[in-house]
Amino acid sequence: SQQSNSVTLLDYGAGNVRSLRNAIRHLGFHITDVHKPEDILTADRLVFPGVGAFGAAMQVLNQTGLGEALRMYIDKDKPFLGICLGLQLLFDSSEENGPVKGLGVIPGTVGRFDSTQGLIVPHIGWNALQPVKDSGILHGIEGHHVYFVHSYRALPSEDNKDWISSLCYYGESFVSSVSRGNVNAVQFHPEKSGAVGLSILQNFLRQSSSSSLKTLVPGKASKLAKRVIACLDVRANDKGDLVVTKGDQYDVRETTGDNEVRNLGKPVELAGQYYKDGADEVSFLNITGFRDFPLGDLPMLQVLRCASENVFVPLTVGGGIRDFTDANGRYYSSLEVASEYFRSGADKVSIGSDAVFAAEEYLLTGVKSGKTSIEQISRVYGNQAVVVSIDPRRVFIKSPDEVKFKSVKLMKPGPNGEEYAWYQCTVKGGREGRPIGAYELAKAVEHLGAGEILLNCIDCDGQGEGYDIELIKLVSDAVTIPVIASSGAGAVEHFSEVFQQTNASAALAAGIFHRNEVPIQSVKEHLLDTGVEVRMLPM
Ligand code: 1PR
Repeated sequence: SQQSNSVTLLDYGAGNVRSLRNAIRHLGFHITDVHKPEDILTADRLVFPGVGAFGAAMQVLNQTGLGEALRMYIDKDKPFLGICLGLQLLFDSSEENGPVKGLGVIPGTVGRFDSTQGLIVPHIGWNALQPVKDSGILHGIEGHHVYFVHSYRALPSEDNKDWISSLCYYGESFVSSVSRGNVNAVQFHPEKSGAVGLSILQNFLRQSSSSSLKTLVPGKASKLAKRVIACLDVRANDKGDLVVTKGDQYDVRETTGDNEVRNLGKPVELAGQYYKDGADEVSFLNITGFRDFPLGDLPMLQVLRCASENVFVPLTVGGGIRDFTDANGRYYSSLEVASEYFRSGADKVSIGSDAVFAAEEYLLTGVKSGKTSIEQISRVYGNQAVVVSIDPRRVFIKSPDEVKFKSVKLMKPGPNGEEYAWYQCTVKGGREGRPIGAYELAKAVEHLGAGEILLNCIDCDGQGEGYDIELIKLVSDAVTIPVIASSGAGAVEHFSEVFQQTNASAALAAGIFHRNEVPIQSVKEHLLDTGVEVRMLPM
């Protein structure tokens, strides 16, 4: 019946819930939105995806009466699923910009992961659950990875142990899910956890009959996995069609014929394919975003909307995120640009050129202006939603004193016997070098509020000769946010090398996947064989 296929969604408009909507629809359910407290009280099933900061969310819930309605709904033990912040808000309070009082359903305080001992925060990626009681919706989840992205967590205690249905280990054991009666909440994102996540959502939606619970073949997941990311560089070709392209040291034009833009396929189709093949994340980089205003670039937003209908792992989009005044004199803040990307289905945005200018200014003045794109976007959407993409080029030097930037001693000397190199940041897709190194940039953007670094290397891009280990080591040892290694993957061994020799949390590749040289699955199998934990597709 209509009734049994309907689910009520409490979306207070602070972030990307498009993917959750897509996942629910994909499972054959239809969504009714909450507009007023009564809509909660009359719901048969309620999903509450918390997004944004704890304090801001509580403010909305308190002011609108939705918070009180939520408490009553939960008291009546009606079917409820909280996701991410939707779990945290159930607790007494949170230390996030606080203390801030929560809904007070579950005893305990939500605190930040401790990064002082080198733990990488935010906790981003696919981690394993340890079920502590049989909770309907997590049926058969043991040994599978699910996707987390958060900096705050609730801890288990004597007072809340009745609630806890699973724990997860990240530097310490934290609460990854709670369940009591019909009330459930999860810290991870089922809508971003591939087939495993969809089966959890399906279990919740079909909960009324336990016979319909999905059972997965047990997996071997034990801890946070290293991620393998497929990257799609996207731009309009000379005919005006949006295509996936791929450069050779950032040059995307063919060297023969009319020098047209290399065309490797359609963005939405390829993203869907990589999702099926087991990519842990898909990134879209709008590589000419620096010159074209992205909100004028509706096709890219359309790509994102379509891709998010079928891709249930995180999507990142980059290109052109900065403050902008259009031809009619209308001013758009980088936050507005990013918001449009989030509304269209992005989970994270990636900032390139604008981050370089922001970091230069920050290093010059030592002051956080609060106005940079990194600060504006992370304040509203959280650090975990802001990736900084670095496009450095190697500069060989004879001695470290030649430059004021951090350099590395090379394993293999440069063309003129130089023993050192520094990594110069560039803007506008590598077209312009700037007076700042990758090391300095990474540290500065971490202070400004970036949650992750996508570390490219122009020299290695498209060469298939392996990642620049020295660069990746330099940067991943310098920051406590996750670093995604990028540029140069040409064989499965390059992935194990980068994970064994550096602190990278993820490895991204483009050409090797586009040219069908090596399937994602082979990369994962090789990593498993060499002792690197990765997420495998459920059987
Ligand atoms: O400066 O904020 O507008 O962002 C522009 C974004 O577009 C940046 O993230 C920048 O890295 C990217 N970009 C700009 N020009 C190019 C180009 O190729 N001409 N692509 C470009 C960067 C680099 C990687 C690539 C890896 C892996 N692409 O994402 O996918 O190097 O490639 P490989 O595995 O084939 O070696 P803004």
